[in-house]
Amino acid sequence: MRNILVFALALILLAGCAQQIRIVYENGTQNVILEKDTSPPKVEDISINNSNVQAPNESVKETPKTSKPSKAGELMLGPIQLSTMIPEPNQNLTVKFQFFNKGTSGLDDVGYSVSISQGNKTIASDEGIHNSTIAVNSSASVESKFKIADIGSYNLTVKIDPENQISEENELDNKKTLLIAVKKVYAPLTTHASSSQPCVDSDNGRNWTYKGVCQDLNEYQLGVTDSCESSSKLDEYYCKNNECVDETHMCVCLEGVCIQ
Ligand SMILES: [Ca+2]
Ligand SMILES: [Ca+2]
Ligand SMILES: [Ca+2]
Repeated sequence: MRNILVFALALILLAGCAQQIRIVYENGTQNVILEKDTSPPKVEDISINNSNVQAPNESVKETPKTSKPSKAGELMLGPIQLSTMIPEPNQNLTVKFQFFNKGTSGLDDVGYSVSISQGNKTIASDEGIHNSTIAVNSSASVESKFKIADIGSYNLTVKIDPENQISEENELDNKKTLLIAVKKVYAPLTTHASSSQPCVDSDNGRNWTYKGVCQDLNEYQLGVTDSCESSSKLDEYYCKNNECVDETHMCVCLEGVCIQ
């Protein structure tokens, strides 16, 4: 009987059966019971299982990496210069700005964006990357050009590192927004002062919303244009007793007109 058992066991092993067995003697008899092996998986099985589980985990980990800042630095947006803050419809509007590297190492491939919006609607935008390296304590200059077709007021926003590729201690000094107004403001002279009409005013009097030109046959034979004495004071010219005279008007003054 023992020889038969040994032979049977050898057959099973040779067949390559993955299932492990153990032999149990019941009541001292030669009964054979085949049981599944309930012992823990072998070490190599665990490693295979781990590799299978890790694959999706790794792909999940990689996703947030792309949105994390890839380098550290400190950028600051400088002043924004506009060719005009009151462009007329379809007039060229040039936006120039500088940004500074206030960090401790040079920075390259710094992104920027300029957008013109009205409420939540973006009317025009320009995005780019400054390719050359910006050394420590140095600045870079960027220029964008726009044309806005429709009359109205708009927000012009400039952002540095808009995708947040650079981790900074101060992320709040990377953005500025200016209010610009698109409207016809300049009223050129269509007739000139003459003996029959010794004083002419292109915006027809004390008109604070248009930049007019006044011309007479005395002091202002070449004409004089409305202008801002300060950001809160308009110098408006008009005809009085056949001569150009001026008065000041308190308002938010930009380029010879009151915008508010
Ligand atoms: Ca910053
Ligand atoms: Ca006038
Ligand atoms: Ca005026």
